[in-house]
Amino acid sequence: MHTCVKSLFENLWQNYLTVTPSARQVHQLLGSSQKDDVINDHIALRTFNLPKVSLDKLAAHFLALGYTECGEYHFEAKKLYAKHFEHADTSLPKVFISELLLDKCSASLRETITALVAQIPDDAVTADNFLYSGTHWQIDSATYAALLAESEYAAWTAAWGYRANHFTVNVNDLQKFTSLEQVNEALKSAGFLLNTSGGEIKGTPEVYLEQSSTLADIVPVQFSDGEAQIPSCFYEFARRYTLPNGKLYTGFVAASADKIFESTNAR
Ligand code: OOG
Ligand code: NI
Repeated sequence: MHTCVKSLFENLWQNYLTVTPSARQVHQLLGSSQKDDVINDHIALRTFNLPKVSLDKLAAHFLALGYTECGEYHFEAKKLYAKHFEHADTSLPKVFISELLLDKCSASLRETITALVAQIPDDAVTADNFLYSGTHWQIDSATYAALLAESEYAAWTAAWGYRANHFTVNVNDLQKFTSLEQVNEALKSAGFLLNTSGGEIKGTPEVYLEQSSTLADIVPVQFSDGEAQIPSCFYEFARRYTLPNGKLYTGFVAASADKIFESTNAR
């Protein structure tokens, strides 16, 4: 387990950059507009509900660093379950972890994923670097295609393994931008493609959270039968609103999250 939360996020960030070349440009575009660095609202991780690598196994890394469980979310159609975690030090990013419910998937998908996860050494899951360790297996392009036909989430997680699938700019703390619309316009002017599923902006002030995201970069991945170009990771932008009790809303919105997942869809 990590002893230092800052080094965990730094390692997650460096690992994310290796497969998300646009992230550095996004950071420059928005980070250069404020006095300090970009502040991240949250990161997200994906996994499967097999005992070895379940949501709770990933969450243990954050609980050990002082995070607590704060909310749960169901995604019926995508066959996903998720929880989010917060730290008492609110300057630290929130963490959103989801898992694919394999018992709701086809037998062939379940068998494929079970065979991949079986290749992870038990002690790798509790090791410091697990959350940015990528894949512990090899897949071929036909396996990727078969997974993709049933579950984009399964295909993505089989191709990229354990890593942050996005970081999220905290728009409230940007100095030069006040609205998410302004951020989106700046991104589009700079040539970034946005996820338009459910509209460019998911959520409203009425649900206390507005979100938008880029489409995942298309980068080379090494399959066992050669290199392919597939979606990797993306960047998200979140603007939070104040609750009637005067506190900023810190949760997620399932209907919006459902669309954010689609940021890793093929273009
Ligand atoms: C997580 C999607 C949900 C949010 O902020 O609502 C999410 C994922 O793509 O793994 O990040
Ligand atoms: Ni997110």
